[in-house]
Amino acid sequence: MLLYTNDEGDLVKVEGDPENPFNEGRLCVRCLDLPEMVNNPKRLTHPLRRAKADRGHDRWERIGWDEALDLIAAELNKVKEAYGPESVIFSCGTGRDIAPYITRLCWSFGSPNFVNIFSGKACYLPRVAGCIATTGAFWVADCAQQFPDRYDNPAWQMPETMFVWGNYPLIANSDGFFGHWVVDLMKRGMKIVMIDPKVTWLSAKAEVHLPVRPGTDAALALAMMNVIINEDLYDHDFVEYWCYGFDQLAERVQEMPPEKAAEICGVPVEDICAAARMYAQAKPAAIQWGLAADQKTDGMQNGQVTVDLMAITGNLDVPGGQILPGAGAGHNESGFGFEKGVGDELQKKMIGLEQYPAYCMIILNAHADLMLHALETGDPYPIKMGFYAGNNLMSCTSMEPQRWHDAIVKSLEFCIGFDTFMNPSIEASCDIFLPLSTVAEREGTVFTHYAPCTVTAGFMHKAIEVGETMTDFELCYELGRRLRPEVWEDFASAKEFMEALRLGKKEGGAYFDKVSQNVVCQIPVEYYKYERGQMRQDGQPGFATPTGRVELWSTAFNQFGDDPLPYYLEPEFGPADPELMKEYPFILTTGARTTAFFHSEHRQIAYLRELNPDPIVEINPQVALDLGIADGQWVRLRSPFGECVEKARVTETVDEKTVHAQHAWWFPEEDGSEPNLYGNFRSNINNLLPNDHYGKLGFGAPNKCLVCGIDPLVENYDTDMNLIWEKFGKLV
Ligand SMILES: Nc1nc2c(c(=O)[nH]1)N[C@H]1C(S)=C(S)[C@@H](COP(=O)(O)OP(=O)(O)OC[C@H]3O[C@@H](n4cnc5c(=O)[nH]c(N)nc54)[C@H](O)[C@@H]3O)O[C@H]1N2
Ligand SMILES: Nc1nc2c(c(=O)[nH]1)N[C@H]1C(S)=C(S)[C@@H](COP(=O)(O)OP(=O)(O)OC[C@H]3O[C@@H](n4cnc5c(=O)[nH]c(N)nc54)[C@H](O)[C@@H]3O)O[C@H]1N2
Ligand SMILES: [Mo]
Repeated sequence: MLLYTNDEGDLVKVEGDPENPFNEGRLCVRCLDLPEMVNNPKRLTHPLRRAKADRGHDRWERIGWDEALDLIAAELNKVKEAYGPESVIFSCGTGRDIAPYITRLCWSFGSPNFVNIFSGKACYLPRVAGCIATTGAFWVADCAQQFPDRYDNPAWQMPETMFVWGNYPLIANSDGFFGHWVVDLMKRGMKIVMIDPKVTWLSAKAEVHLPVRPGTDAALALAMMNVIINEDLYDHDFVEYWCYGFDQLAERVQEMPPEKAAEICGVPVEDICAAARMYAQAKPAAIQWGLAADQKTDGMQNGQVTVDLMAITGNLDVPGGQILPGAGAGHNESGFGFEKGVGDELQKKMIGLEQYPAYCMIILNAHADLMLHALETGDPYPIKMGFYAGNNLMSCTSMEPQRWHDAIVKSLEFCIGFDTFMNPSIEASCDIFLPLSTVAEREGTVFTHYAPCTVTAGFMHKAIEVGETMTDFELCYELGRRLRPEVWEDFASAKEFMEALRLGKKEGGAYFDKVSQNVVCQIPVEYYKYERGQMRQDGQPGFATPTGRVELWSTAFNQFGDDPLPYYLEPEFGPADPELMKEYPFILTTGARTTAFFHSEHRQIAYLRELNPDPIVEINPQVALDLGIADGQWVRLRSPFGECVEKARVTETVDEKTVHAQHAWWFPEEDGSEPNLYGNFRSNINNLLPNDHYGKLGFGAPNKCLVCGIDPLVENYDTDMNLIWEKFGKLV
């Protein structure tokens, strides 16, 4: 991004950087509108504190940074002495820049309880767990993103066919995959198959569109493998030399003939077969997949079955298939972390480690759902203090958010929030607010949270100064040193800490200064690394699994006590329970991304809010007719777990059985005091979603496959929210 300032030093304009090989100057509206966020009157740019009795009320007082950090250090040490470091939880949400630093702060303090407060960690990790167990790695579609000369690089080949699966790349640009690459390749002749319940701009241009019932993707994938294996369309050489357990997989997929999947998924059997053939016969073919894979109880199996599909068709580590860098590529974690700070004894105390060792050890995270129980009951031990950075949990990541709210407010004696704006979670439960620098006010690196997959680092350069804010790495360094200086003595400065963690060097910031002169830094990816011993730490040919092969029969899952072969789990809440469907007749999928917002962010940015002023639920015209709902009318959505109100958008892009609801809504313009809390619990779709419905190894949650009922609220669909509030009272 190119940032422009005026003579007074204010940020006034943002443009895409045409020299960036990733986006070639194309930016989303949220980037372009950055000045409105940076200069927003609601932004908080000084540390604040208030008494515990004032939680839930805007009774904050400005304090200085030193005072704030000393106070936090004193509170942390007090709690540590009385209850042990494990009684303090640190959380962040999605993998923003904060993630590597706050985990180090947590571990260096001695707490094993870094936790993503998100049931079943149903973002990305279920997929990753399925992939790691099978191949020792996570695979992304090859759009030449690793080459500075991109599509012109002679080593690269274009995928003939791409599956776009449970992901909408043009809006989400998720996990370092820039969505417009799909369009770039379509212009060059690539065909796409779209697997998405909704009709979209991309699905309208797809060769095949499979509008599956939400939550049934694993059945579809098994059926496609059934077709590919039974029609002998698989890659015999790759299967013979590099796969383990093919015969067992071939037997397993017989349980899911395409006719059966057609019934489960609600799509024509011919389309399933056509898509399977297109994928297997294309040389090469790629899969660009997303969040819908994770947000179901069998999310991990969904990851496993998808990587199996890539493997048996010979699309792993080939040009135009799926790529990843070699072992040890990407940034270096510098060894500063878990072992040194937490150690063996405290590690055993990680919440959930005993019950879900795979979950806890793969991601070094306490188990979210079990953390809720610990907060509610004090079992296995009391949780006394919290630190949220980059997580608005009560609006966004917690399911049954009122339960989390109550548990946190009751249990935590002291709590800290670190953010750019006030939000409902901080307002409800924190005693200290720390102000965060935006991208315009800081130096730093830009990695996606799984950096090695894209092997690209970008750099931030400070453009402006606003208030007294700190960056993520500065705060974690400053606080970490106050708490346990001996653990931090390896780093002479905050910048060196960032440099060591992100770039794998320690030159007092000099290495960062040097490389950050580049627009981006790319590590070229080679193909066929498994043939040359570049995938395993021991340098042997093969994949980083116990057998050295792609484990279609997973020794890891077997060891952890799950089925070694992929399977489909019918959603617990859905057509399998006809009684339930009488009361909640629609399939609910939530959270499909919007251009205007990043999760719960940006609701206070006027231009962005204007693009999407209200929480929207999309329903089919027939449903609207049957229930007497007009386009733009407020409706009540309900499930067995709770309810909320959203505004109906009547559209043919969704079918008659499925309802698509936006997530992460709160209203910064409303009263922030308890119990209203910026309207946090009124239009919060997570009221309808449960905790504790994850898969056997602890991963996955039914965020995109629940059931709901819909009731029209008021006849006058122009009614404002306050009227509904008055008329219907508090809903939760
Ligand atoms: N603008 C914006 N971008 C974002 C984010 C944001 O909040 N705003 N969030 C970021 C984060 S953390 C993430 S994880 C990614 C997620 O980004 P994506 O992976 O794209 O996930 P979603 O947008 O939730 O859903 C993608 C598509 O899945 C479809 N879908 C819903 N249910 C199902 C199902 O059961 N099966 C299938 N096959 N499809 C289904 C939806 O209709 C939607 O079109 O986006 C990232 N990018
Ligand atoms: N129903 C439903 N719920 C969902 C989803 C869904 O699809 N459906 N998606 C889920 C997914 S995939 C995810 S990843 C989670 C995301 O959940 P979160 O990551 O919690 O998302 P936000 O609420 O946008 O962000 C939290 C806060 O981080 C602050 N922030 C932004 N950048 C930074 C930074 O660099 N440093 C720090 N310290 N703070 C920052 C923002 O101002 C914001 O207040 O939501 C989940 N919730
Ligand atoms: Mo996410």
